[in-house]
Amino acid sequence: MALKLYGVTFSTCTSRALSALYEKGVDFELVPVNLSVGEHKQPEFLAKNPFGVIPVLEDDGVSFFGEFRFFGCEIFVYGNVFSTATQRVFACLHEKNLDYDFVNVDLSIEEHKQPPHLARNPFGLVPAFEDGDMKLFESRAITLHVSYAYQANGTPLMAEDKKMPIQSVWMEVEAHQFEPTTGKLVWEVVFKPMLGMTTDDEEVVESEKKLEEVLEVYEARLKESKYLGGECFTLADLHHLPNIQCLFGTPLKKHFEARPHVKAWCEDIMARPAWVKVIQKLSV
Ligand SMILES: N[C@@H](CCC(=O)N[C@@H](CS)C(=O)NCC(=O)O)C(=O)O
Repeated sequence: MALKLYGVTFSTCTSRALSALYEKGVDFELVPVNLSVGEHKQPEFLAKNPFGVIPVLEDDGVSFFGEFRFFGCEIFVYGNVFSTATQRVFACLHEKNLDYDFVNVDLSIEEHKQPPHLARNPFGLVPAFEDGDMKLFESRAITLHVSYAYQANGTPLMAEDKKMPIQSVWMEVEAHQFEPTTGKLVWEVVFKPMLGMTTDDEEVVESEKKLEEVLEVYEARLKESKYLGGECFTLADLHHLPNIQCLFGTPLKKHFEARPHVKAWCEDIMARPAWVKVIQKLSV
């Protein structure tokens, strides 16, 4: 068999090429490419496609990738579906209706601490991200890139210029008030039990107090406007989704539900179709 398709079945771009080949009834061999160890960036693969992206179709030693690049995608998310920071990036890409390839980084075997991943995120954390030549880590920087680079796609996640400073305030509040508090609670109440570790009850009590203080401020803000940045859903709201979703599966949900405007806002943003798609990934 002369025809070979280099790619992976969970890649949307490879799937498109596969369906074209099946439609045509062509005989071919699917050759797996191990993205998690960066096989697509190694000289052997780069000789087939100098852009280092899948898929590549090889016919008797001649490589074709141009037409696949044209209708394929170049966005890669390296992460883990259970990682809240990775989920933040997924949410943004789904709001923008963008196709992307997800490369699972297996945290249980410390794949994120190995050289191929450290080259993408020098702190050894997930997610990491590639959009053509743009290589990023830090979930909030990634969502900013996606929102600016794909302004015309899907949901406009940035407020109009004059309202941008207000949106920025709430993006800062999320990163510096909400995340430190809820991040600790998610770790203690969700992930530690999942990993068979013991929850630190004192830490929970202290963080719960802080969460209540933070949510009081949110309640006051959300009395004034439907969303944090104003009347429209923006990145300022989106960044909160992963931790809210985790805490809604625990008794700590009561702190959100006790505040009517916070409760309505949480229910509204968690029901967004883009976010529902992210949650569906957890059960696949
Ligand atoms: N500020 C970073 C946080 C990244 C982060 O802490 N990721 C966690 C998963 S949500 C991780 O990689 N944990 C693995 C570890 O700490 O070894 C971001 O938003 O991307």
